[in-house]
Amino acid sequence: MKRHELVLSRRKLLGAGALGAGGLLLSGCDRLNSSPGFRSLLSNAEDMHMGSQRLFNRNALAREYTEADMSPRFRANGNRGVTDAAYRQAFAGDFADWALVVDGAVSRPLQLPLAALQSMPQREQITRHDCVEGWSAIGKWQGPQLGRVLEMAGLLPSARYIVFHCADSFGSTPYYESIDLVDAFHPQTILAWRMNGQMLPEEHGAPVRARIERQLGYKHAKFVMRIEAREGISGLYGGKGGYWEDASDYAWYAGI
Ligand SMILES: Nc1nc2c(c(=O)[nH]1)N[C@H]1C(S)=C(S)[C@@H](COP(=O)(O)O)O[C@H]1N2
Ligand SMILES: [Mo]
Repeated sequence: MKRHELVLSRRKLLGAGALGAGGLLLSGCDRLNSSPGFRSLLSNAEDMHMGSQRLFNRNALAREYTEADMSPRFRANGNRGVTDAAYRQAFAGDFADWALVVDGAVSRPLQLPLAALQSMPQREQITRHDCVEGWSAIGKWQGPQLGRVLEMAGLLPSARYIVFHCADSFGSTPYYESIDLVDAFHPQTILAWRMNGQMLPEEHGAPVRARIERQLGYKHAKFVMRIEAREGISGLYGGKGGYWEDASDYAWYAGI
């Protein structure tokens, strides 16, 4: 069993008899199979949605577009800039002395300068960004795959979530987001430092922002300063795995 499947299989453990119409039975999970009499039932809408995407579309790619499809204007949303002093100093120096921290449940914590991210194998993709507020835009993104960065850091077996810690905040509450390892190692999940053929502008998350192409806009953390591998997200900030998840009723799994 791949370790990220544990996240799913532990969510709901109910007797098999409780499986109703539309109930989704997880199979092929060693941990689950070794718990006789139990089956994992994904009962609420978010779990159902995530469960079906995980079971049937695990590696499905988000649609990619052509240059002709690119939006003439790509709206910037949420925080369009950062006031934090350390960020402003790094920004003033074109992020030459800045480094992305990769730590937590890893065997080799990293500090990756922007140049290191730029010299890794790159992925470029033209995708549609869907904001929960009801707008979409098609843009071109480039950067290394998050999976390659995590391989360099060496995830420990306990790691199940990847958290993006951002430089901006709403009031005194920092923006952050988290994803599971399926999305972290998805080929289209990249740390974008380039947008529409130019250096990522501040309003879109300079120096680097996450692209999580199969999920809604609020998952795509901008101004990423630190990537932390964690066993759980319940002990972090409000416990729901992201700024909007904590502050509002936004779902942690925001699959499109
Ligand atoms: N750090 C940070 N990341 C963020 C936000 C934010 O306010 N701060 N807003 C989110 C939301 S709701 C959306 S729709 C997108 C907007 O990305 P854009 O500004 O590039 O359009 O960023 C997401 N990531
Ligand atoms: Mo959004």
